[in-house]
Amino acid sequence: MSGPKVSDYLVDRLLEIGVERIYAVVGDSLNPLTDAVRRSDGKLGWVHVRHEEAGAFAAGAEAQITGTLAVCAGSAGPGNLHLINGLYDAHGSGAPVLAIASHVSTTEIGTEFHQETHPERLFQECSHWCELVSTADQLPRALHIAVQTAIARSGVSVLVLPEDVVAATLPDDGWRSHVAVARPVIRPAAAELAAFAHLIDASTKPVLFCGAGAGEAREMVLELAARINAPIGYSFRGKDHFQAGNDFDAGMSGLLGFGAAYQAMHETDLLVLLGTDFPYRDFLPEGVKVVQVDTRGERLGRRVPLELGLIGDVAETVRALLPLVAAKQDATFLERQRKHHERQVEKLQVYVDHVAKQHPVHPEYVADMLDRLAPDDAIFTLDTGMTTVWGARYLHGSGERRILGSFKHGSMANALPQAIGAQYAQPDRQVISMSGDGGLTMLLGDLLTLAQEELPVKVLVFNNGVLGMVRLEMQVAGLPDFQTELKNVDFAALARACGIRGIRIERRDEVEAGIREMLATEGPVLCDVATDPEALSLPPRVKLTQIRGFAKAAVKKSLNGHIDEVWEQAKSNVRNLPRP
Ligand SMILES: Cc1ncc(C[n+]2csc(CCOP(=O)(O)OP(=O)(O)O)c2C)c(N)n1
Repeated sequence: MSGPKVSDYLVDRLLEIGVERIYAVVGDSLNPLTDAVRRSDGKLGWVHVRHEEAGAFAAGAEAQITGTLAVCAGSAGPGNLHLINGLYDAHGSGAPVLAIASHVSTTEIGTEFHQETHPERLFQECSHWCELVSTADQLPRALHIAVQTAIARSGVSVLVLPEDVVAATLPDDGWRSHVAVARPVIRPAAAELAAFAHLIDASTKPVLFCGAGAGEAREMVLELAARINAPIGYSFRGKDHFQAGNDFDAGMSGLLGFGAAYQAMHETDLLVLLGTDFPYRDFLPEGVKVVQVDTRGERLGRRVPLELGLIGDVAETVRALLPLVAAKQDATFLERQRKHHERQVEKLQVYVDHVAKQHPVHPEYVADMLDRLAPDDAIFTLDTGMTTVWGARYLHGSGERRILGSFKHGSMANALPQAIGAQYAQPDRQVISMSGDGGLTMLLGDLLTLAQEELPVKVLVFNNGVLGMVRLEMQVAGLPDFQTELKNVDFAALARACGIRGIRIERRDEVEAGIREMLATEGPVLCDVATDPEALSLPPRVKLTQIRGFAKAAVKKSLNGHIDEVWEQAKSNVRNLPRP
């Protein structure tokens, strides 16, 4: 008895598991799989991207939005090699992604054959599981393990499929195991919870700092903050969950941070890290007691020495902790941080109101306008570069909004392809790619994907004509600016040539109408805004400091320099700047 073709089995199993599409570029060894997808009569989709890296970014974004497995694929050699940067990003973001890497036939492996690489070696570092499937009857279990590992460990699995294997037939119907997707409930032991409660009870000014891993625990965390009068700071990936409707909001920490988070974390006597692997040690305090809670034990204590580390879900841990901690009466510390936070946020707004009147158009003004006009359930994708700064500071979480970026891997060109994946995941929500001009042009081909796949993504390009973030780094390090200029085209005209609506904004009085038009456009649209390359440039003097990571600290200072200046000039006559 013989079973189905490997390619048909693959399609069938992916559908059973709930996969809806594969992001890929067709080609040679991948063709049997592509044909099986074609024969599925639209049940399994094939998203024809222009660059496999875009496919991997898109799959990573889809997985981050849905929380379930997404799939990308690349043909032998260069085809799957192109996936690598997007896979690093997905893996770093904890996105469950299966990458199917086609390979030369088993008979040719090791002969330096045309297009031969060794994907099972190449993708080791950006995956939890990465194996070569050498025979057809190995495939069913290998696929199961790949999928189960990607889901269970929240990251990438790579299935390396030689051309002859994918074209072969299975000896029988194949392995069909249930794939477990449910999240286990992990709660620390009673003694650890008691120790945690004891530390909180002994603290007079505790601070909670939350990452994406605390998102689902939001209500529990707010309850804890209320019980112990603790300000809540967050990482960029925690902002989505903790900025809106949070009376304990202390803002975001890190290079791009704002508000009181940094100050609160440095004035506290007990820092509680919840579901965050925040890596920037320059922004973490020294000599303070720290407790960390994470489901992944390997993360505990690797950034800052811990008084106590607990392996557990944030929600379950906090739920079990709450009855053990005494309510705090004194809210002096919380109130001080709240006031500081309010003033810092007001400063950002004063700054925007100041630059809104200036020419060339300031990117902060554009980001602020987008924040005001975009829907409450919008999904934003932010390119690595200054765009991340504008997004961090001027986009507001609403509870429903999502902000994706390449926050861990830090790759350029992520925003457009992530928007593609996010739009597939959520066809009815508005997906807005905030693209740098360097970022957009790095994977420019996939602008055509919006037209070809009829995806209503809104692309807002911050066209400052430079690789702005790097130019800032050079300035801060005292290096002459070199090779950061971009000789750009009119991206709106380029979009129109691609069959996409193009809007061009050159003056500040065009910003609101242009963004409104972009958001009201039904199909794909690109809005090209000529922005000031000098935005938030260096303050007059950057003082040398002795602190660790001088360049980073100086970049942060430069990001804030003009804001502080404007605030000093304006604070006497600005108060009460209500948000619409
Ligand atoms: C793939 C990749 N290449 C290079 C870098 C280094 N890098 C970080 S930000 C940046 C400049 C981004 O420029 P642009 O997209 O124009 O945005 P801007 O900072 O001007 O807003 C560069 C080159 C990177 N992070 N990723």
